[in-house]
Amino acid sequence: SSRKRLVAGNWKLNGSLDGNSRLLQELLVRPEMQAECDVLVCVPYVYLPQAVRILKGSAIAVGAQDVSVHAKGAYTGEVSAAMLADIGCRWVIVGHSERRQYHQESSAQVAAKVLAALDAGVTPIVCVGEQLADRQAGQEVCVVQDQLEPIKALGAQIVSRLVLAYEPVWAIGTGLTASPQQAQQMHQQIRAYMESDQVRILYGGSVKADNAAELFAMPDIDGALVGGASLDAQEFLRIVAA
Ligand code: G2H
Repeated sequence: SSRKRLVAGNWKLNGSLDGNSRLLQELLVRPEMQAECDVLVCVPYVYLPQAVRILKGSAIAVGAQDVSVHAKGAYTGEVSAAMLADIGCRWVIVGHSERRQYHQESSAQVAAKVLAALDAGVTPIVCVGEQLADRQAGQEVCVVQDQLEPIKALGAQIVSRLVLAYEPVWAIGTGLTASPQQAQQMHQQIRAYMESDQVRILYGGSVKADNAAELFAMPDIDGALVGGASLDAQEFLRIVAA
């Protein structure tokens, strides 16, 4: 397809100045980073300036893990999309299942964050995915479509500017991965529902160097959102190479 591949690391709540510096330097020395693939690392807010500085001029971009729906004002603890853009951060994960689960983020809020990000020139990576019980009940497609509905309602023009990530909650950090066939099936459903050939759909959930290639071989899987395995430079590089 004409869709450019994308591999995004999601460091979650991990890192330190020293550790980040070592990890990022290790990523920088590898030639596969020049590949025909977007590569980015999504780091905790406080380390964004560090990552931007170290990765400046490289093929690796920097993303945040969340963003406020608000542009400015009395919202203690929030960070706006304009602030992200201001420091050179052009990507942001929104609606990760951990935000939905531990911070009660609704799909309507996620859609508002998508707009806030795009308004500021920051590309959102919108996460969706069902829980194990949903899949056991055969409800996984409905659940994912419900999560996507407010995003789709933003219109085709908006949809063409964002990235989606399918992350089955039962596969996150558990070592269980959706089979390439299970993931492909859902990606195909998502693409059909969103009515977009262009939108990139990443797979996330225990992606590792050992399972990346078979996932990336699927026609509707355009890359990966990588959690745990992105904390190890060599492992992350092997996923990018795949
Ligand atoms: C899913 C994924 C990255 P992991 O949360 O967003 O994490 O690869 O550790 O399952």
